[in-house]
Amino acid sequence: MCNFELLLINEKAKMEDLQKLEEEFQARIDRGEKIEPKDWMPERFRKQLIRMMSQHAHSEIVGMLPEGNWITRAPSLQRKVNLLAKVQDEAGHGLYIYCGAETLGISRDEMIEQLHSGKAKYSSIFNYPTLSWADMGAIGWLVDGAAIVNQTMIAKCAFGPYSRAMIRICKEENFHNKQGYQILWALCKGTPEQKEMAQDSLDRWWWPSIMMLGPTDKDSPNSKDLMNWKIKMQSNDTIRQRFIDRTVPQAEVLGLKIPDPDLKWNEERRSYDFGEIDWEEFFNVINGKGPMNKERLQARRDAEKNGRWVREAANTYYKKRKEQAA
Ligand code: BYC
Repeated sequence: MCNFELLLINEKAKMEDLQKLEEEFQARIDRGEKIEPKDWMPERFRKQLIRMMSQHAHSEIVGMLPEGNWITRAPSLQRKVNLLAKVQDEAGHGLYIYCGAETLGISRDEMIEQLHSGKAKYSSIFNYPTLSWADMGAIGWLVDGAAIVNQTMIAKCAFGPYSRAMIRICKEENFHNKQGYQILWALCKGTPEQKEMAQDSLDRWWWPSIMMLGPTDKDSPNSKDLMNWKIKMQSNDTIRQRFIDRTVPQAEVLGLKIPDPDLKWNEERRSYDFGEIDWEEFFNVINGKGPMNKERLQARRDAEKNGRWVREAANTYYKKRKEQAA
């Protein structure tokens, strides 16, 4: 037998092994087992998870910026403390998810570099400006509200570290959601100007919030694999519909009007019909052309540069302590 034939036989055996491993892997997922970092996994599974988890972690960290903008301007000490705690929670969420992603063989530095170079995305929603105090309410109510509907699904996903991080994060997001709703509640029960501020905020955040749940299913290239592997448990459109159905009655309680003339209860589907989403706006925002994309990325790059001396000092201190202990 010549070398070439031997090579072919080896390659074929490798392919068969790989196919068998993939079948066993899929069977584990279909049985509802969790995949842990040291388990065998297809390369595409690892890559998709790194993409999604790093984007999610970046969203938490970039998501601190629009709210951080209002900490010094919160209308009372209590509101300031609450907002500060929420923003700190988001940093914690970013850290859990970065740690979870690191178990897949990528370092935090690489992920941060991908964010800063524009290679990795972060949630479209954080490319909109926060213009009034009511926006702190709208972010908690709508943005955290949309995130919860999505993330309670991810808490059941097939990758152990992501699923466990989500269980904890969802508890905190629920709290943020109520905090946001309470801010708007206070404004809606206040003066006509305050209620107007709340309505203006809903007008600006409604559409971006329903867009943040991703493109429609037919334009979602990653959904098929992700759903097959039970990383995503529901499609973008299903989650969007659930978010709308649970949020519209909450707006009615506040006495606010959702800025969608086509929004209507559909008795047959027992769900709300809603108007056309401006997908051109969405794709512009995720491709770097949203109202705040440049500012958000610049703020992250500046934080990296300005915080370098702190990281270096902390590392030097850690090394010294280690040497002393030795
Ligand atoms: N923004 O195939 P698709 C929070 C991209 S933070 C930007 O459907 P997939 C909070 C997508 O990446 C919550 N890009 O993608 C924090 C893909 O492009 P690439 C953040 C988006 O992954 C602070 C392309 O469009 N939550 O709660 O199947 C304060 C095609 O999309 C977006 C998460 O990250 C978007 N909105 O589904 C307050 C949850 N949507 O990568 C609150 C985890 C889509 O192929 N992530 N794209 O170049 C997910 O559940 C999914 O990744 C998505 C998208 C539903 C977002």
